[in-house]
Amino acid sequence: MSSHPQAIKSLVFFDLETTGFKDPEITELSFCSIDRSQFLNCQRGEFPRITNRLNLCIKPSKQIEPKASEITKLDNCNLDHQSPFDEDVGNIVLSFLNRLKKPVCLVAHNGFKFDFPILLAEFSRLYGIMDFPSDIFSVDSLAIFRNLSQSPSSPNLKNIRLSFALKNVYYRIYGRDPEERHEAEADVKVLLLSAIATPEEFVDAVDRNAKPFDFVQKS
Ligand code: DCM
Ligand code: MG
Ligand code: MG
Repeated sequence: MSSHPQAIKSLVFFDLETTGFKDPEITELSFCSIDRSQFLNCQRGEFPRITNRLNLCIKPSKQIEPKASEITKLDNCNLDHQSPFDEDVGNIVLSFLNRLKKPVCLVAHNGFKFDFPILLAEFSRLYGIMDFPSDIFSVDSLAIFRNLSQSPSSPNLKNIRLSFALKNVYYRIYGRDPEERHEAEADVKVLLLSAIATPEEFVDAVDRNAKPFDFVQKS
């Protein structure tokens, strides 16, 4: 059952690149928002025409781990002229979300374990613990795809141990690997394309599973 009856009006697909896994800082963030009705009219495999997108590269204050640099092609050298995660970045992100139809829900893959707490930690470093607007929610698409794969209408894969890494979710839907990975906007597009394969089921799961965005911080 939903803990909040309202249907989400804007879905915001979201991904971060970071300095690595150890006390990560953000090196790139990307948001792609789509209106609920546009999302429901999406065609499988066709990137929707009407989206709003924000992509920022960020200079971290720490050394980027070699593996993270290797896969993201972001390093301390090529990010040197970018601004850090400062108040301008915080304001741009909040203004971007603020102009969308509410309620808004951020959708990130493995977001509850990775992207949401990292974004909240960057906001906390800037402003201390914040009270986010109560009409900004978040969901983890990994859990959604896992649940959808177990629904009665899905092919019977119950005895197979499936991976729900984003590239594998995408591969099962489109039969090919994503062209680009570990570039925040590319990952966001792969996530959105995976979600629009079954738009009604996906939105229904978003409505039922959306948690307040700062849920991770408060839990
Ligand atoms: N990451 C990493 N090593 C990996 C996979 C990811 O250090 N093998 C870190 C750096 C990436 C971040 O996680 O920027 C986000 O990963 P993704 O590109 O999958 O969103
Ligand atoms: Mg990611
Ligand atoms: Mg990524």
